[in-house]
Amino acid sequence: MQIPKSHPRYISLMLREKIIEGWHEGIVADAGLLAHGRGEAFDYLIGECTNDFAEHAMKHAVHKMLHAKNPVISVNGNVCALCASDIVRLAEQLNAKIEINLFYRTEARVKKIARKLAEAGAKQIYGVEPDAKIPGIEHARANCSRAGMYTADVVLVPLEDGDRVQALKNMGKFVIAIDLNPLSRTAVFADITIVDNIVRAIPKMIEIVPLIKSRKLRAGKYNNETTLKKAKRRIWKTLCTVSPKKFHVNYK
Ligand code: PTJ
Repeated sequence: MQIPKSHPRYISLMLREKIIEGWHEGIVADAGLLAHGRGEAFDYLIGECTNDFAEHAMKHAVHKMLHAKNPVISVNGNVCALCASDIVRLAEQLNAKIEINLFYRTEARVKKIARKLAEAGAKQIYGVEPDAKIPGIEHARANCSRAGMYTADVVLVPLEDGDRVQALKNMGKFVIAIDLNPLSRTAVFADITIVDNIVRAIPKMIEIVPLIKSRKLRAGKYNNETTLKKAKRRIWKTLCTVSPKKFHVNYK
């Protein structure tokens, strides 16, 4: 569908189109459409912008990944549909591996996601033919690559659905989540939670990498409980804002 740029919710509607397109291509799971809707609702509540607490978390996440021995970025259907190229760029800059890990795993979806990532420039993609299992998970997300997620020390898990974060933590890994919902189990159990939309978070992290590398930016101290408190306060502020004019800060 043609959406005019002048539409007040152009960016949000274009993201929906990307997800729908990804669904038609067989990249996004049926439930991925619903997951996107939940994300949209929380994005609305955090002001549809990158807040200070998210940027602070991103600096720490980038710092941690740059100093990791075997950092891995986990990719599911929604992540691939929304930002395949940016994921590939970030992985290159961080020297991180890209691994496909799906909740609604089918071989057909894995192939389509791998093709899209390869078209976006990914040279090596892990998780296509899993050779290990994450202990403690009874569904398809347990399938992983020994050289990738299984032996990773730091794992970035965007748009996660909960229990894998706990399982990865039980394996002794440092887990970084990108999740618009600060109340989710993922957000609570991760070591660092970036409460932001992935379409803003990944490009911002790409910008941060050279600043951390050149030490123009230092990471300092980090407390994830504080990040989540600030995100919840931001949501509260939105709910208490009376004037609708103040609401859509990003949409002119
Ligand atoms: O591709 P698959 O088979 O691995 O399935 C992926 C989905 C996303 C369907 C699966 O992991 C799932 O059901 O996830 P949940 O439980 O709906 O959790 C997704 C989380 O991501 C929710 O907390 C959403 O608020 C959040 N979310 C949705 N869209 C975005 C987001 N967070 C950041 N950026 C988004 N664009």
